[in-house]
Amino acid sequence: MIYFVTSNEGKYREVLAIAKKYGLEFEWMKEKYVEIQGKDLEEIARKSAEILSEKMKDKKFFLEDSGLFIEALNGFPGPYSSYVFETIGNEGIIKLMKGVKNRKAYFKAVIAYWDGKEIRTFTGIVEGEISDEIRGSYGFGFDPIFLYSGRTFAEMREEKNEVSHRRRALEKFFEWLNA
Ligand code: ITT
Repeated sequence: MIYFVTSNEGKYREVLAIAKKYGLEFEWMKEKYVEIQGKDLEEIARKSAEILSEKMKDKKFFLEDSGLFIEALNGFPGPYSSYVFETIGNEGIIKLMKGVKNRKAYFKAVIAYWDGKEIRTFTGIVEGEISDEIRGSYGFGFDPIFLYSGRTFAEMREEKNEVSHRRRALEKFFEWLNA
């Protein structure tokens, strides 16, 4: 039994759908774990898993730290994505990006897995652009403003799971687990 620890239901749904394709199942542990401050998602994910492992002991689990990095804003909101989404949200990002020509952005996901003894991390990235308006209502978080090949993740619905940062990080993790 491996636990997936997240307070974000959108993340959990996606992990469940992707895991199914690999014939894997995980137990959802809906919890907001202690997250350290930092500039680097790998470091945040690893340190958070380290802290949580003290409580989990020999129980296996993974968590995932993700973020949206906008090139024209020097990588903002990056590690602060959760806070920025809760405060200014998608409308706020669209406002910040008004009139900005360079729309390039990427999503990054870092999975940290505790096997009862040590922590391993797996990373996935997907490149895209920030749309100039909200498009679609499927998914969660920044999905309605993240353009991938002309459609937002929210418009792509389940197809997002074929190409997302989460899919790419999970792919590495599941291949390693199944090896
Ligand atoms: P947990 O830490 O409990 O897992 P969280 O929502 O706080 O949940 P993060 O700290 O990793 O998760 O913050 C990531 C933020 O980035 C989150 O608020 C989302 O809004 C956004 N995000 C991450 N992945 C996303 C995706 O696939 N689509 C849209 N937004 C995403």
